[in-house]
Amino acid sequence: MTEQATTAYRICPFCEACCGLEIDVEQQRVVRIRGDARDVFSAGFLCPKAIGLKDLHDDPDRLRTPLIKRDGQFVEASWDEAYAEIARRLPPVIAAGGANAVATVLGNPTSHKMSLMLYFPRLARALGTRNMFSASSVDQVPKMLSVGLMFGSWLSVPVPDIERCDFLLILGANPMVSNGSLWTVPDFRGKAKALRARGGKIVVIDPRRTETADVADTHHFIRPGADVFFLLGIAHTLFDEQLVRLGRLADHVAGFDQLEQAFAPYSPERVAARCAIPASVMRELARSLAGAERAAVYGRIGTCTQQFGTVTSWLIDVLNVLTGHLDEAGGAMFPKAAAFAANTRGKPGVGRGVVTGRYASRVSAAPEVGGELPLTCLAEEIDTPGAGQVRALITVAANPVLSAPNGPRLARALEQLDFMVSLDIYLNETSRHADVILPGPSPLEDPHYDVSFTQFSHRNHARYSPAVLARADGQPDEWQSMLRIGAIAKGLGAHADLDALDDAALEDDLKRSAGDAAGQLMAALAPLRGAERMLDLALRSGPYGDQFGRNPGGLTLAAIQAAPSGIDLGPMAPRIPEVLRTPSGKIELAPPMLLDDLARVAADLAAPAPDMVIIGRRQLRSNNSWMHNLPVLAKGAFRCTALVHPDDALRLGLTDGAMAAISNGERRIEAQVEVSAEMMPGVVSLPHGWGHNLPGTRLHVAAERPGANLNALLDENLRDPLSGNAVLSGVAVEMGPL
Ligand SMILES: Nc1nc2c(c(=O)[nH]1)N[C@H]1C(S)=C(S)[C@@H](COP(=O)(O)OP(=O)(O)OC[C@H]3O[C@@H](n4cnc5c(=O)[nH]c(N)nc54)[C@H](O)[C@@H]3O)O[C@H]1N2
Ligand SMILES: Nc1nc2c(c(=O)[nH]1)N[C@H]1C(S)=C(S)[C@@H](COP(=O)(O)OP(=O)(O)OC[C@H]3O[C@@H](n4cnc5c(=O)[nH]c(N)nc54)[C@H](O)[C@@H]3O)O[C@H]1N2
Ligand code: SF4
Ligand SMILES: [Mo]
Repeated sequence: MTEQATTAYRICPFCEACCGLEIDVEQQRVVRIRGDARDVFSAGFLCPKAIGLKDLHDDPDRLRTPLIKRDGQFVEASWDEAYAEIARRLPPVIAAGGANAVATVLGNPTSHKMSLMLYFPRLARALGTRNMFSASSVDQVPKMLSVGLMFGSWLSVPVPDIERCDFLLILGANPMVSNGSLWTVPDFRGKAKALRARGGKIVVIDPRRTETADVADTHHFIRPGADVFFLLGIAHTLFDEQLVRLGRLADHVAGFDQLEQAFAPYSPERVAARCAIPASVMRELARSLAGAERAAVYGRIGTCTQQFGTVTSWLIDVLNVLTGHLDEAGGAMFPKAAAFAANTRGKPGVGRGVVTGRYASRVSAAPEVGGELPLTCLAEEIDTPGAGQVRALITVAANPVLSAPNGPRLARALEQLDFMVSLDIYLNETSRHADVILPGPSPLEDPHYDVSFTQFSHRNHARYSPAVLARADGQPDEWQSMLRIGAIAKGLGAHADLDALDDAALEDDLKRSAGDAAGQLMAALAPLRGAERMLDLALRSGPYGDQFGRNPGGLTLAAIQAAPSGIDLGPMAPRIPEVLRTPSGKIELAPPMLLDDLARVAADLAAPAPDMVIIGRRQLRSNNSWMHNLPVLAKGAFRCTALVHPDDALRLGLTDGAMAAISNGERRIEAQVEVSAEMMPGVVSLPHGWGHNLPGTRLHVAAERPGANLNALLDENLRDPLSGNAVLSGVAVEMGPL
């Protein structure tokens, strides 16, 4: 290192593991990235993606100034010109069609940007539209709904206490590659190894023998979409063999009496054929779960993106409760985040719970869930004429043309809009349809705190990252852009005083939560502004906070700023009943909406297995649709391959390395075949987020090896009716050589 070199600390924004990185900087250039060995949470772990932070920052394709489309061509514009264009074109759409004429799509990287997370709600309130869509409905809404119904808030997801667990049952998740999801757990490999070294066991249920299965004790193939039957088989066994033990939770559950009868029809012997797992395995797993001192069941995206996603998500936590492992050390526990968690606010132990269906989408009448409509309904809301039609769209860090089922229909629909704005850092498959693109700062230019992922962390902690590099002149914060668009939507024009708006919005919030103390709190938070002021407020009023002086030594923004490698807040501790926010103050074991859905499950018990079904997968050197342009991650073997079992390859005439056609009715894609015994026969696995061969994008590296778009094949009309989540897994396809 030369004399000018400095070391900065930054939470990696590339996946939910949120590893702490140590970054050496020389003259405003990153010269080295490694794991921060002193980080209280990730202890030096990092994966190959972290190095991509430098490539992202330096990527010549990454947008640094706004773009405006003029006569079909994007031209660079100043921020003033870009906002002026929005002020010219957005208000007329609202004037003509009302608030619902504007739709929003919130994408995955939002959750890794404090600024976007904290200010999107401000933009949403200013717009007042019901047409709010996000990546959540192609991802985790089923889990949000099941835990909302059971525990009373949308994000009260129990996570395995892996460092003290002895038996871990994993379904539909591949944390060795994804590094965990709705479970922030850096270095899953190391923790899994330690679990087994102390005599514990890991069992993986997946239609593919995954990288996670490779580090587990046992793996079982499951027919895609059939997890509900497998879990019912285990739940049935717990009653049948008198293995149920509620322990301490017995005083805190409602609906228990309804379960035995509800599960009665699903003996392992009866569901075995449907899920393709032997009855003896289900019975043995029930005994192991019940018998283990400390155990947890964990399921992730494979269990959500299926037609019974909500019921499946519910059954996972029902098993945790029935075996006495919920809220116990070494079981599935509730994190207690230092800031922003709904389950730490308000009166402990009771709340309003969650409701769905307060309104419905216009075309398909899909119910609202958590204030959002299914992303799979967006295209029809744009391309179906009539009162209430969507005429303008604002995307925030989202690429639904690649990430949502039937992207080609969505792309055509986007062309019919009167106006579209993308807050995005690339000109890509979605933002190419925009009239104005507003690029946020690179993560290295942005301060950060994990608003969401601290709520799913296997150990409680608080960490803050200041900006590592200086910004270009005039580059606004993304929270400022969102406030600006909100002001324009409210008719305040392109030059509203953002500081005044920010003050007024916060003071409004404070009056509602703290009444007369609002003025004093505003004074205590000055001179902070924007996202950092909201963070200071949340930390100070949070469960470990200084309570504005009432708890001296408690957390503040300044306190976490003074600890570059973070502050450890200890392992998860039991939180029932305090964590609950249900109206009954109990864990609702049998929400009527879920029990009723078992009728749909029963009707599906005899569904025959299609000849071939498709599922997705994730890859270590990639993240959804947008990291294929980073040279350090894009190099190496081509990864967008269709994995098939050797028997299927033989039967269908497919050759390793050759191209295959995969079709679903009229829809058809071409993908490179990879023959692999890790696949379950009858199942093909293709990653999503590829298909970078569309015209009008600026992704030079990604375009060299575009890959096939799985979502061009999938049906936008297949949803879990309770949550509205897309069915992405287990869809029947035909496959043959090209
Ligand atoms: N078939 C199938 N489809 C899937 C899935 C699947 O398993 N199978 N998985 C689904 C899941 S879980 C998810 S989360 C979604 C993800 O889908 P999306 O939410 O669409 O997320 P990405 O594909 O990651 O695209 C992110 C966009 O954000 C932009 N971006 C990146 N960083 C920033 C930033 O700092 N600021 C701004 N303003 N923009 C930024 C990128 O350029 C890109 O346009 O895909 C879903 N789609
Ligand atoms: N490297 C990398 N990390 C990522 C991402 C990425 O793209 N790349 N994406 C991030 C995002 S947005 C998310 S949401 C998380 C997701 O995190 P995970 O849920 O761990 O995601 P996957 O690796 O896709 O694992 C899903 C598994 O479900 C299996 N599966 C498919 N269908 C079924 C089924 O019907 N039943 C069962 N039991 N299994 C099934 C698949 O074979 C796959 O192994 O990962 C995050 N982390
Ligand atoms: S595991 Fe995730 S958070 Fe950790 S370094 Fe890799 S991409 Fe970043
Ligand atoms: Mo996701």
